[in-house]
Amino acid sequence: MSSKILIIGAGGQIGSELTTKLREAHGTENIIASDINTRNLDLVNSGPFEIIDAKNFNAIKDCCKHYNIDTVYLMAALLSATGEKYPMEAWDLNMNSLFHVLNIAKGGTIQKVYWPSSIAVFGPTTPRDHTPQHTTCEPTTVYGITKQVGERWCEYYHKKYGVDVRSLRYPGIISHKTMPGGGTTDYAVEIYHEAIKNGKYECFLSENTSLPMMFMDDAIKATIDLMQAPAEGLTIRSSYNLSAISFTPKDIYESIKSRIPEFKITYQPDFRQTIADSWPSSIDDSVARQDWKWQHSFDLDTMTDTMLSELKKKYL
Ligand code: AKB
Repeated sequence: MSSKILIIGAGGQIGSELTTKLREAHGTENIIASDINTRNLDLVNSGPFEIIDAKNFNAIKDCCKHYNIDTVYLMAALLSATGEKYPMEAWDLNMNSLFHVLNIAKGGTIQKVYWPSSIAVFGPTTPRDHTPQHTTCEPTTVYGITKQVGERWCEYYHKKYGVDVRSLRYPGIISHKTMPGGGTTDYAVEIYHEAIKNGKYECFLSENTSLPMMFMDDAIKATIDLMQAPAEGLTIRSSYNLSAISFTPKDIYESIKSRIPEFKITYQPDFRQTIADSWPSSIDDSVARQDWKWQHSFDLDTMTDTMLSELKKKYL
């Protein structure tokens, strides 16, 4: 019998591409996409889809029962910038959705859970360069607090109840299909859209702010590779550090400008600058590379080539 997978928050930036990849790998009928709304029409029309509010325990439980779900990817979350505007909503969604899924998994019907963490678990007291897997985590954002606490709960449910929960600390993710929403790293997606549409971009971070980033194809590969890895090889049940590239707004601007010479950038840092300043500039992910042989493929220039050629198809 094939595995039946539920993706909660499937309409979002990562959820939408994860759904497509999992449908290609396991068959459309085996991947149940769900979100709180039907805004992402491609997703709604391309296979099984359910409206689920991730804060609603019974809605998740009923769906798991109805489809005989054995694996859940919980991708719904309020990100760093939105979390600062709506702290209680971020806490409510990010924590309760995780408890719901972990508690259903503890009951024994779900065999495996994926839950994303983030570089936001780190804070100003964390070593900024090549941030190690095990280090000081004193996040200053609500989002970061939810991810840090969530990691502790994942490890707890694994050790105490044997829940097979797996997690990655995503860096900023760059993609051309679904826009991100409410993150501090979103500038690195917006800049490509604006370069193609308007030839100029006003960046909300300062030019030398270096942050860890990753192209979507690498993020999806990492997620699926981790979920397919044999459980015995996994030494981390909180969340794995994950890394590909690090760059500043100036670096990405130059990468685009070498392909679109008339492209212009201005810098107008806002409240997101403080968030970015509290995060690492690069990540040491050697434990992931060792435990489940993680390797990234995209560097800044290969990512720029792909982003620009895909967005040209969309806009020009
Ligand atoms: C954000 O900027 O909030 C996210 C993240 C790094 O988790 N992209």
